[in-house]
Amino acid sequence: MASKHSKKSAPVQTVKTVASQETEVAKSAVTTAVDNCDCSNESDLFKPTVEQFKQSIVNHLRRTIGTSEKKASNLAWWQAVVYAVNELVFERLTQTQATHAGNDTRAVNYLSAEFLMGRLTVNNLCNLEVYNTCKDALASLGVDINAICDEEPDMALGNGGLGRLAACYIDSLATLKYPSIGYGLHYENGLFRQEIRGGRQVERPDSWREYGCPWEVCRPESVQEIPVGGYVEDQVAPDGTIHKVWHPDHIIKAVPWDIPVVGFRGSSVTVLRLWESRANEQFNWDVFNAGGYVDAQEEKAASETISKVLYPNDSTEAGKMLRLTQQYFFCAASLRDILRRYNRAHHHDYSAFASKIAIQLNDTHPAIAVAELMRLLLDEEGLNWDSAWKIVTDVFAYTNHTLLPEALEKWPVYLFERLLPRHLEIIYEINARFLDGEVARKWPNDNGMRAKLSIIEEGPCRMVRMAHLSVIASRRVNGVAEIHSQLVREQLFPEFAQIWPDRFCNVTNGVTPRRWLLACNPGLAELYNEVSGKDWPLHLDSCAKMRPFADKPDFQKRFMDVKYKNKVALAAEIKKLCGVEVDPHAIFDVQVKRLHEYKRQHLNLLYILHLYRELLSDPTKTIVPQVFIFGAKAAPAYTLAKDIIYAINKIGERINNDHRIRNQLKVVFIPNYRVSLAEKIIPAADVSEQISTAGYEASGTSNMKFAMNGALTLGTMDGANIEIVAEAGEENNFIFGLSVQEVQDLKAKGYNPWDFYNSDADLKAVLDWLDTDYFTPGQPGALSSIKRSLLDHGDPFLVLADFASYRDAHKRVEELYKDKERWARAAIINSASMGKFSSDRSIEDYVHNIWSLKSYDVNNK
Ligand code: 26V
Repeated sequence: MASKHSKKSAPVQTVKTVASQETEVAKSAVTTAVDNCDCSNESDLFKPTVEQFKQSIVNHLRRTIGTSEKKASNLAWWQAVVYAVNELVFERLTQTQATHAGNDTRAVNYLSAEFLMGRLTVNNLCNLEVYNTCKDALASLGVDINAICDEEPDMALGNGGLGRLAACYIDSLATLKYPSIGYGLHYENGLFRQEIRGGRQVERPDSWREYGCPWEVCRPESVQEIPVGGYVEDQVAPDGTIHKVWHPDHIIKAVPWDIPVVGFRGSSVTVLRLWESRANEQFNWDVFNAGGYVDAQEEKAASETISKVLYPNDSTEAGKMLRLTQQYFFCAASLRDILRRYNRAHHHDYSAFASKIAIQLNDTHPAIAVAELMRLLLDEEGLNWDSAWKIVTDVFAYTNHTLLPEALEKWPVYLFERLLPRHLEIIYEINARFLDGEVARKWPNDNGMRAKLSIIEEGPCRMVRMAHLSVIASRRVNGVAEIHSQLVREQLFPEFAQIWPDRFCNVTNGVTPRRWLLACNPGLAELYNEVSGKDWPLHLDSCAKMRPFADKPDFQKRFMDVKYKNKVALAAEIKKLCGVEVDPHAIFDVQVKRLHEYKRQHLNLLYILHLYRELLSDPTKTIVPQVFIFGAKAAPAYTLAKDIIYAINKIGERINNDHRIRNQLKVVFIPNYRVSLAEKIIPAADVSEQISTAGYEASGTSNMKFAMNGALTLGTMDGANIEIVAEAGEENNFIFGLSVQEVQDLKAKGYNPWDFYNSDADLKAVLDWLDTDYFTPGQPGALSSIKRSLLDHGDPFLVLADFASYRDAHKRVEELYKDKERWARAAIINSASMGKFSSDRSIEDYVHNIWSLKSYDVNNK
């Protein structure tokens, strides 16, 4: 748990007024950001002087990259900086690994199909406390650090919340010095790059390492060979026992790429190991020699396809085989790597395995690791079933990240038969023992219960339920916020929770304050340095020391000046990216997240239409100016989600160019939302839209980032919103809408969206507007699909039921914003109350309730 914050408040040394010099804004906002993290003397890490760092950069520019100061492009400068930083990181990495090996430490292996790392340069400079040094070194060479850091492509190796959470957790594991490693896939293409053409989303490939990624290191000495396909032979030994021998028909090479992740103040370095698939030339040599040159080339292409692309969250069936192969591929490679390291110290004595190894399954994507570890222990290491199963169930734990039925993974049995025949046998055996054991004991002769709990779903196409496999094999199953964990226990897996009540627990998500406050919001970081001392990035609870200042007018002014500067910087970015002029004095109301009906971007849009209608109906009407800012990628096959993006853009176009409303309302859709954009958007937000239908957003994590940066939440009682307002006070936020219970009751009673349409004239008018060509001249009906989904298709996420309450909440936002002092007070309290949502607290929860790790000071000798 988060440690309790001190009641004593630290004096604010100087309360100076920040001049609102708009021209200075963008520059100072970025540069002071991390200047403040160079000041500590606590780290025993070697820190270069400006001159030494400059020499290192120049050396790399000349000798590693082969160019000169005169000729170097920004990209070359960036690469040289990364190589200079790596000199510091690698030293620390070696020390970290030596410390862990020397102590034969227990470690967590975090298996995740996604790691949404974003950019690493500023973060690493900041964590090593050499940002200033680097900035000055570059300045002395006539180079602007911001310009070169902007060269770095985002590592977009994730879809959204789940992948970014994994990245925050790696940062915290390194910072808290826990022995750990992240395992994932080295996708050649990350999540698609989004372009907007004619208002519509177009997907383009994201080749993040087209020109190489200087952070990553290939480790050929740790290459693994991964078998796939083929058949299983039963061999009868002389003593009558049956041995299973798998004859795969392919071997794929797994090549590891390591990305070192350095903890705050260089505390320790955790490695993110990402596996790339390559053809196994050796294995294919026979085909080659037999004259099958073309066949060999085809096989090579197929093998290398495996790590080519990250799958978007999508509802289509396409690509199922490849996706299962991806999952198996990275799990099999990771497990071999884990076993190889374990055996270096333990020489195939597995009695200590479970005391040295914890494996966390980040959702069910790596669940096949359960069957693969069983296979390795049974078939390759010669353990018996009971010993192997004991190890497996001691080692694995599983985090559930969603209750959405369509997102719970199931794979057709026939795919397993083709790709992983031996694993399917093992899954059948796990299932039989479970059904005849735990299930039969609790519900004797109950075939209904057997069918319900079985790993295999019967039907015309038999399916393997990966969530059931994960629950059965894991010592802990956790949800990601209190309400979500309760629903996991009571509604998703109630029978499993009856069998194993102690298995189910909660770990509320968190985000790293290093990236999401220190590095992205320098102005606010500086205020925290003054009020809470310089250790707040390690002890976010200490930010509560800012609370007593929430009532002080001069402090309120400083806090809101920081916000204003961030808004000026974002306004410039919006002008650049969208061509739209926005006023930084307006309310910046932001909804940035993946596009999904349950997240209800269309509820937001209906309110915007309501506001626009109000303004048009009374041309003299004056409101608080508001800018509605969206950022969202839709899964490529999710038609309605793409229609909503189109609607936001078309409605925005019309509103932004309507002079009658005198710039009081603006709507912008920022294309290609990603981590590096989030870092610019979140510090500039006044209002954080967290408006999912209660019960559907497992946690949310941007809600935490926004509140940390002083935005007020306009949200439902869903996911972590509930815990956020418990910390920051409902009176400092805008809560609206049905509760989880009310949503369920309404659905049980029979929800009819037409009732709301017919009884609310305003809502009716707004919905009917979508059928006209007002926003799409000459094309009536171009936005009708949204209305149809809400009326003809039953409004599955209760948009209409929550509309009136949402509208009222917005009116409260406007009222409060008029009162500058009260708004500032609420913003400060929100920011100062987010101690609980540091990913350090989440990691400590995992450590104490699930992983049982010890942290190790890294010996720097
Ligand atoms: C997957 C799919 C696949 C099929 C189509 C619909 C759909 C919708 C969502 C998903 C994502 C499921 C996993 C996920 O990303 N969950 C998110 O995890 C975050 C970290 O725990 C959490 O904050 C978000 O609330 C949760 O949605």
